[in-house]
Amino acid sequence: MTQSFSGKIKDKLIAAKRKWAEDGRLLTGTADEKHENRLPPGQRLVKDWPVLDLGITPHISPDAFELSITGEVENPLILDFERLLDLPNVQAKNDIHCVTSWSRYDNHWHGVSALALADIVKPTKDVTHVLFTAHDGYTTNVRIDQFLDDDVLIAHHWEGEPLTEEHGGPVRVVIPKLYFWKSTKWVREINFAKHDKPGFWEERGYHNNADPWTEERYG
Ligand SMILES: Nc1nc2c(c(=O)[nH]1)N[C@H]1C(S)=C(S)[C@@H](COP(=O)(O)O)O[C@H]1N2
Ligand SMILES: [Mo]
Repeated sequence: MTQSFSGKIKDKLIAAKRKWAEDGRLLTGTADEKHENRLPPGQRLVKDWPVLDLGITPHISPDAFELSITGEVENPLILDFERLLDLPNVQAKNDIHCVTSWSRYDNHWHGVSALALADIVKPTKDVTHVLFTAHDGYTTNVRIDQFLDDDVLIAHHWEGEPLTEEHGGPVRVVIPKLYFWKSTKWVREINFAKHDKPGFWEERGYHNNADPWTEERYG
């Protein structure tokens, strides 16, 4: 869906965010490596849940949903929604930290843990990174150890309800310890790779690593 990257409004939005990166907006210079504060530096708490994306919401019915697990794995897999729901399911509660400075506490998710998924597909020992692709064309990347953290989820429910379309339903990734741009909505492919590949925002001035406590916003 490359059309999602066209259009004047979206170009303006992307340009504005790029400018933030260039200007180093929101950086406080006070890292909190030990997570002494629940709220990372430069963040403010919100109660609602803002919607942030490239501006086009793909409509994927659960019936049409497919998630491909590809790359350096022993058992590549294509999961439809039913098969995803059949995988071992976990509940999790965690905080969201968006690079645009909002944080939201205590989000309750249901989903498949990244560790359980990795147990099934078995990434080879050569894997260094995980690359995500979404139905709106969005991409992002994390290191394999960031993906294989016990709080990382392939989520399909939020607060007991199916994940809404605007927040990435039917299925999104949730990587709570990183800025939320690393958490792909409408995920289509999870690729286990022997190399890194910067995603959409990483190519536009955002930090490759994205740790909120050390303010890895841009970079
Ligand atoms: N597919 C896709 N996933 C995405 C994005 C996007 O544009 N497309 N935006 C990212 C960004 S920048 C943020 S902050 C979060 C926002 O998620 P939310 O809209 O559920 O709050 O989604 C991330 N995942
Ligand atoms: Mo974001």
